[in-house]
Amino acid sequence: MPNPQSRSADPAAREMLIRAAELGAKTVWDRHDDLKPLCGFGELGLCCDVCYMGPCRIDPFGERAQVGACGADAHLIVARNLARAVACGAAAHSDHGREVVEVFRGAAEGGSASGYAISNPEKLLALAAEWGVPSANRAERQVAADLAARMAAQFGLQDGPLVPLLRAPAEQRRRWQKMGIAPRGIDREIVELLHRTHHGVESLPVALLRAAMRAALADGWGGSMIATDVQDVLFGGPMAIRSRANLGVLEEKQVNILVHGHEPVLSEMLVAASRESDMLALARQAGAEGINIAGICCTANEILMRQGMPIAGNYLHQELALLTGAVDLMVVDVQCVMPSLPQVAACHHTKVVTTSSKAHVPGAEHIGFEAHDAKRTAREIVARAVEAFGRRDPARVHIPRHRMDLVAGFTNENLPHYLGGRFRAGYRPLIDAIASGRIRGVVAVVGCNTARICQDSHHLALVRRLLAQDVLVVQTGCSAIACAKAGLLRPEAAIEFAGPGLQEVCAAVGVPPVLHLGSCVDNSRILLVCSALVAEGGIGSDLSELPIAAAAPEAMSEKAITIGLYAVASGVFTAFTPVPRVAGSRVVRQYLEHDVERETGGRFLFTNDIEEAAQGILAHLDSKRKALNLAPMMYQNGVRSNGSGAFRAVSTYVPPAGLASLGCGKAQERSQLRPPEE
Ligand code: NFS
Repeated sequence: MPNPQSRSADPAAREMLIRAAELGAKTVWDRHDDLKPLCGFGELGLCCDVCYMGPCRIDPFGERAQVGACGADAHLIVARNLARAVACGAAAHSDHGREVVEVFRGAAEGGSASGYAISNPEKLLALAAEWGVPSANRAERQVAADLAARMAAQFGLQDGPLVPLLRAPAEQRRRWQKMGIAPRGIDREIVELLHRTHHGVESLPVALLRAAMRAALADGWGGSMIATDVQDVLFGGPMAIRSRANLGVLEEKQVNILVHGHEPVLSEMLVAASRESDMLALARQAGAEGINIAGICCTANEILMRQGMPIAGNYLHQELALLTGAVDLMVVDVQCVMPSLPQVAACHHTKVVTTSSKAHVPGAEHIGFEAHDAKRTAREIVARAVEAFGRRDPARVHIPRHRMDLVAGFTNENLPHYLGGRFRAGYRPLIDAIASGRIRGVVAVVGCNTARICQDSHHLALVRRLLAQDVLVVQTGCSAIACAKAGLLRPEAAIEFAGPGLQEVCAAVGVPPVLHLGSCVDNSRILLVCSALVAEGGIGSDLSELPIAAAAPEAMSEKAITIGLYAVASGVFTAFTPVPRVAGSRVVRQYLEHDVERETGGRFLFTNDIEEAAQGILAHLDSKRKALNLAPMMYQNGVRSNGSGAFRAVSTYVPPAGLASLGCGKAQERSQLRPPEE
């Protein structure tokens, strides 16, 4: 069998890959190997299939066809393919946003009959004020209904401005206006982008890339941001919370339900149903000690952030989890769900259930999940899982022992409290730490796993490298899960991995050096943290002036390129690995990796080499620090740069205030950690 070490950096995954071979099960890695060599034209972005004269393939060596049948050259074909991916990524995130807005509207209009309630009235009122919805002397439900209607209207808006866009720094918005890429409406930008990629419409590659940025912005500052806000209103604003990650969170003696996908509308309701006494009694009758819900992918991040539910794994763990034989039921909604799951599940008794009217999988049972009937459906799914538990064969169960403690649940709203305490809440302590040279900068490391790269290896290599250079890392998505599994989301990781300056800051305020900010739609929270840094003042007047950067070290999904593009459009230097399908066009690369910087302030670094990505990011942070005339870094290679002696690791380091005793708690102990009092 292929060497598991080359497939994953995660010991649990390696163990399960051996188990997969024993079971004779094919996984994503095997199927990926079966496809090799991958199509070189496709990899370069040089295959065009937008009309039925083709597919046309441009010869990268210049010996054969240099244009498609219609006359489109390599640059147009590459740009068009990229633009289509961006449209799809923006559509996925934004449709998620629309879905939760509809549930929000149902909760407002139908009250508890909808099965959902407003659990965060403070955020509801804050949003109402921002969106111009009157709230004085009005019932909460009326306010919520008006707000939901205004949010829903953003999708079909024709002439903008998108309300959340106004949260961006003024200078950034000025750049977008000047470039003509301020989104006019969420759906409009996605539809227009698709229109322009139709055969014989937009033939200027750079114009297409700008249109793609416009759609991407409509995602980041529109659909995704609305999704995050509404989820916070419906399910509660996250607080720092402890939990555990990796396949070892599966419980041998409990009914194990895995939730996989993206929209917390489903997963939150399942968590609630699994805690009901009659459901627990049902599980006990079946011989189980309880019901254990764990997550895969972004829905895992959602229920982790708000409920402390454990994470079973990231994207490449979805099949491996099923191979344990300990999962009784996996329930999925939308996005990043492999169609192979029912075949893999067939190795054991495991049931796969689809729930979204938009996403059916052959071989899975479909139990339609309607918001107005959510509780009943969630209970039905839990009951099916209990039933399946009765068919589990304990002799075939193989749960890797690996699981890791973590702290998650940071947001743009609660970070000021963790950083500055109740009486000094704000971003000033972080800005001071950056300005004084304790922290080099802030880098968002986000995105997926891909079978092209040894699972988690790039995430871990990059994050560890950045931490050692005193970079504060913020994370979302499968990247956050990769780091969680490796222990980087524990406060103690500051001692183990952070440079001395960052370690001092983490010790002072008691946060891990890697902050988990949620799912991929929650990248919007990262945009808002950056905007808040600008608003606080002192380190730049728009995002492009800040010592910040982003990276997607193991990008797989179209959503990832959309996120990368809205980061670049928002002024952020973004390292993207592996190189997306742009290598076939020098014009596209030149624009996205260089020229765009003059327009938005941000740019891409496309590379397959994670060390090159790390060096590019560090050089970028240093150039921004220099431009802002910030103090030199306080420590160089562990030595205080003023010559006052070598830094000694604080071995007695005790994370203060609430984050202090983040040892491995019992699964039931999901106490939320409050921000420090002072
Ligand atoms: Ni993001 Fe989440 Fe993971 Fe990639 Fe898929 S789960 S929305 S796309 S694979 S990070």
